[in-house]
Amino acid sequence: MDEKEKLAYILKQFRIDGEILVYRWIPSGHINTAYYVALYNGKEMYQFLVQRVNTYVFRDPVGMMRNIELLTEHVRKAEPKMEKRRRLHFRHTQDRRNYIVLQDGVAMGPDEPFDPLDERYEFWRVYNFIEYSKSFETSEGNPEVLRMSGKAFGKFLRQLSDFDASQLIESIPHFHDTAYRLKAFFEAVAADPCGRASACQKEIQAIRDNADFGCTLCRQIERGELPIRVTHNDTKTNNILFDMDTLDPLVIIDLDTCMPGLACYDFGDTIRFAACTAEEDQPEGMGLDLELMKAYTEGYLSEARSILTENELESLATGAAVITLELASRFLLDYLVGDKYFRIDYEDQNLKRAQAQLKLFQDMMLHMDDMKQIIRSIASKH
Ligand code: ADP
Ligand code: GN1
Ligand code: MG
Repeated sequence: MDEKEKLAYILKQFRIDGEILVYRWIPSGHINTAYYVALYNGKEMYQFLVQRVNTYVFRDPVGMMRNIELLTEHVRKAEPKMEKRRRLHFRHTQDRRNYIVLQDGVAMGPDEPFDPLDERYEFWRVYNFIEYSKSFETSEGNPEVLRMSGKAFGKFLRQLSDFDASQLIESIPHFHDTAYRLKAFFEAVAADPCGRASACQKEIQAIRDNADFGCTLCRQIERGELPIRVTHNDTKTNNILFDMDTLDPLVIIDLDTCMPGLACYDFGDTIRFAACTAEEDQPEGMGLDLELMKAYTEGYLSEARSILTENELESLATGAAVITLELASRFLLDYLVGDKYFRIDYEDQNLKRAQAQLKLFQDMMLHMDDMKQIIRSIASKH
């Protein structure tokens, strides 16, 4: 079976027939594998997003798909008249599953057990392709991209503020538990399974020097100072689809990591990814862009200010620095263990990513007071 036949076979399991006219791999995202597929059924053309879930990363993909079903249903009920282009609609199989599992290329029946770490099994899902949309791999220096992203993620947080978080599983345990992440990082440094630690002593030391600060939010959680909410946990601008012309944010995608978490990690992750001066793997020229950060804060607080507590407001800037440090440790850990988690396009990309995040982290620490001042000033207007 070639790739095209395989995609047709997968679509068929979701009761979608037709001749595949066009398909292409979408090279965005570090985790899953996504394809755009257009089919013709003799009458009309249909377009879908066909995606293989990375089960090395998501060890309970069935539980994760249940999370996504609950969340998309909640958002649909909140805005029942929302046009199709502004929502994710996952296709179902005959027996009402929003996923299939292939074993050696053949679809398995419902409830058959499978091992997420065994290469013979593949976990697939299919949903509506949002036409005439684009997502941003960088802000392109455009404050509107940040403002619109802030609005989208701020609204998302508000919409899910009345969702019962206890219904959700943790799709990745300890996902933004920075203390746990740092501990895992230092264990990888000690084990050094690929003999790479000597190549990144400076970076390891930088993480060691800032590990105590990295645990700030964990300590606040322990003291009960920050509410646990349903958060997205991966708020990059490439996880929003915008209208290609107007930049209107149509829909938030990549709901795989939606689970209980802190608002400030979500706020901070967009700042990390897009309110900066270089790409995620470019240490040269990397720094914080306060104008872009301000635009994001304006959009975000216009939607989320009303639900945020004073402690949460105060934590937003810290969240940006902590998540940047956390991700530096995750990228460097992956480099140390031989690039098992994040997809890489070239050797040492995870090292470059870690270096870029550390540079950004240091710049955020230098501008911590500026970020806090910007947040306070915007919050006072709402
Ligand atoms: P990953 O977990 O690998 O980041 P995503 O779900 O974010 O996977 O999808 C990867 C990319 O595919 C997105 O950044 C976006 O560009 C594109 N994409 C995802 N879903 C859709 C969709 N429904 N319509 C159009 N493009 C999409
Ligand atoms: C991954 O899947 P993607 O590319 O949207 C990762 C995030 C990181 C991000 C860094 C499930 O996100 O946690 O912040 O890369 N997702 C997962 O770009 O680990
Ligand atoms: Mg993504």
